[in-house]
Amino acid sequence: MTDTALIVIDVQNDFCPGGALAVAQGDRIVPGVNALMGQVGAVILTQDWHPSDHSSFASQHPGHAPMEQIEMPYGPQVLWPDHCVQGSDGAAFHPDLNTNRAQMIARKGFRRDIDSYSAFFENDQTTPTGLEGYLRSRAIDKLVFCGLATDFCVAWSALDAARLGFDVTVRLDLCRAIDMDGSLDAALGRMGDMGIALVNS
Ligand code: VGL
Ligand code: ZN
Repeated sequence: MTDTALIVIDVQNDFCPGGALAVAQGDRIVPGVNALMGQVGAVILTQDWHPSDHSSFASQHPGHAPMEQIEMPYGPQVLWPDHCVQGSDGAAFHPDLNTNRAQMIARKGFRRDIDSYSAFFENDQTTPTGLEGYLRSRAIDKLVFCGLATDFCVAWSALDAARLGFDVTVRLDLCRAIDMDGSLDAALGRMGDMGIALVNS
């Protein structure tokens, strides 16, 4: 168990009902996530953490609307409503999430010109966040993912973890999806193809 970490992705107010980029029923996962924290050797939280002029915000691209996709220097990027602005209430963790258990909080998306869905690499898929080194130096090689949103930050994180050679499980019952244009099915397919265990309890 000391070799297993629970990585809780972006359980923040803006991804919960009432938030700027609300994921349907995003708040429902919180009790189950808290309970799972007691069954692993390490708990890591990620926190989407954007400057107010972040380039993933549609508001920074005149003529574009949220949920449109554009080309950035590093590849395609979905444009989002302003969300998880550093220091805002929307960026805070859901008030019922047991953050006391977290041994490490990894912030991501803090550079204006690049988004970071994954907890391991920014969206250019090469700039590391440092989380891999943290896990390896603690000899953690099994990762369980949960959180928001299944089809973006959870999937990108789990896929990177699998590529890096970690043993990866995603607790689908403790995730919720944005699910735009078939993004959930696509993400589930990619994760399955990578040998990630997709489980519901
Ligand atoms: C996320 C879109 C933008 C996520 C973060 O946590 O899945 N999605 N920023
Ligand atoms: Zn974001």
